[in-house]
Amino acid sequence: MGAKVNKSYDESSIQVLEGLDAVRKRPGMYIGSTDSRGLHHLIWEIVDNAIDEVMAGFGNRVVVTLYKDGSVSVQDEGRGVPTGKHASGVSTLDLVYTVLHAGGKFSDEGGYKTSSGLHGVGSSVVNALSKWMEVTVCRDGKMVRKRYENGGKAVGDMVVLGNTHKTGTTVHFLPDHTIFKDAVFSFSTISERLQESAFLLKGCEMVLIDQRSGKDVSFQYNDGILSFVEYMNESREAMHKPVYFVGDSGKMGIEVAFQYTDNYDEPIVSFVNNIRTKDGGTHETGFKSGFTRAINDYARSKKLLKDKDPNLDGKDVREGLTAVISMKIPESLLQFEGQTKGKLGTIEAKTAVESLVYEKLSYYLEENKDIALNIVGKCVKAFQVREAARKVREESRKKVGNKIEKILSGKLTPAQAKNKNLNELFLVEGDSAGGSAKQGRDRKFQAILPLRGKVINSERSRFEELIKNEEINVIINTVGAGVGNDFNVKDSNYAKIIIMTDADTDGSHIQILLLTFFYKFMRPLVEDGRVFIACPPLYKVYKYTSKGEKHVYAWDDEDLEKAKKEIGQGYNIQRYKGLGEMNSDQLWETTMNPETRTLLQVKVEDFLTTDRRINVLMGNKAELRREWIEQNVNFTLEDNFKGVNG
Ligand code: 2B7
Repeated sequence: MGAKVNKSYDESSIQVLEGLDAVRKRPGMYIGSTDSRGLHHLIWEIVDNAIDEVMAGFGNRVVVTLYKDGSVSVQDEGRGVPTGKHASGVSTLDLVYTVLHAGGKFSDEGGYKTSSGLHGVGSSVVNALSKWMEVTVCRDGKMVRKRYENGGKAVGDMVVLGNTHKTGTTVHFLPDHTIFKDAVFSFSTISERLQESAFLLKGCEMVLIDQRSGKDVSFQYNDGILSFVEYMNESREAMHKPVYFVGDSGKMGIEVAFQYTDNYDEPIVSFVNNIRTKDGGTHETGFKSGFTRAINDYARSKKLLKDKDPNLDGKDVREGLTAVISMKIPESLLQFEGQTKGKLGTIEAKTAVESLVYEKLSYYLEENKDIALNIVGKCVKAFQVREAARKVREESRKKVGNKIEKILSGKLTPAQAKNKNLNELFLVEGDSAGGSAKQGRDRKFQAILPLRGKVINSERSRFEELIKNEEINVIINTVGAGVGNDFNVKDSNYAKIIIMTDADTDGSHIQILLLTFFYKFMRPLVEDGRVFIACPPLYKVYKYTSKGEKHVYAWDDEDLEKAKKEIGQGYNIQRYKGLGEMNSDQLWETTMNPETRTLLQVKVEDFLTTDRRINVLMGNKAELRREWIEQNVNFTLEDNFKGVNG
């Protein structure tokens, strides 16, 4: 099939090669980057095609397999990519896998196009960035295969492998490691993403098989986003069974699930056509206003709010509310906003979600009196606490201001220059290390804030209690950019905030407490990449010679072996148990000097994963925490954190 070469085929195939070459020249333009994130992007592109097929109603299972040679395959049980010739004379397979942006031409009218991924590119981009790719299609009783090599060049013709009664597509490819360097597929990253898709595609089975390690997982949720909410709340204490509403308005499909817990946060996640809208948008706004209105109307009708009371604020209503919103919106109505297109702009979505939520929630509250009273009671309490806190704050603003200034002047050693774009703030565990840091620093741009007591756990405290805590208060005032909803990263007095603790369990604990605080109440600081963890060395290997002391530092056991060789016969090893054992010169040289230090930049790869990790670690369910720590021993340096110099 397709062996006959005519002029137009020839021409288009030349064009094809030029097209894919552009991808190889500038991979970043198509997949964002060529690091681990970019590598995973290849899988998302292919998986999204499989998901489209499931959403179109064909097949109910997607299997991702990771092979020992670094290749990956994705298999669906849909209709199979058409294998005949396209109107243009080129085979459809070649069009899908070797022509840039061919995707759009094939998407069925009427369906929900998932403009997936960072840049919405397709299978051909993956092919362009692969050493080889094999597409196997089962369709019309036949199993056929076509192979491409070296960035999407067809190797021979499509081959018929045999007869089959099955249907579906399998795409197997090896990412080109001259492009992706040493990046490797991460089981947890892929597994988390597949799990999320499984929640959204009610009933669809998502399987991940890792032949490198022998691990495999399978996700299937017949209750869809209801199970999603349950999963998000696994480490929280729920107040009632999760609630699920479904409905549609004209062309749009709406699903909502929620559950109140005894927490004080409000994790709300939303999706449109199974793509996360990480910056929310009109559907979230509609959800919030419908929810607030229903609760207020109920509270008034049951006299839980008196006539003279003002309405409950949305903030009070959502304290402790976990929710998932999933919408299906046809392409013709889709509008995204914001720099990363993570915000839904479709106006109709707001009214649609708002009226669905208002109607169904009002009904639910009437039908479930006990739960309704509990929920409204919680909202009223949140309102009262907030009001009380506001009054206290207002009355004592001046007093507190003075007090903080006093505390600050006693604790913070400021930098001499006032350069917000350069200055660094070191949060240092303990007074003695704080002393060494103060002496060792570059006083022009480095400020030192020693932390004395235990830092309060932000996950288990109400915001109002948290900001009364002295350590937290001093941090908020030192950073000088506000806190919570009032936080503005542009006002930050520091370009880098560096957590410097001992490399032991207590140190890790302080790191986590501080990171939890930054993540929950100064998130833009983290998202902006301004939060770091200092890495003090674990050993010093040294020897005295006629020229004085010769020494090398080591950060792990591998370093240690190298250091021993470098110092040679007669070496001594000092093992540092804490920062306090280093003098100020050593601390500067190893941990604070931008020329020589290593910092871990704290990154939030994914809100949901991080939220879950924090909840499991910091919440009040001890078994979950133990289980998790057992599985992830090195928890301070999880996938979320990456090493950088600078
Ligand atoms: C826009 C392009 C990529 N395509 C089809 C049909 C089914 C189909 C695909 C696919 C990933 C890994 C296994 C449509 C759509 C091309 O046109 S792609 N299934 N699965 C997939 O890529 N999985 C299709 C209409 C009628 N028959 C088949």
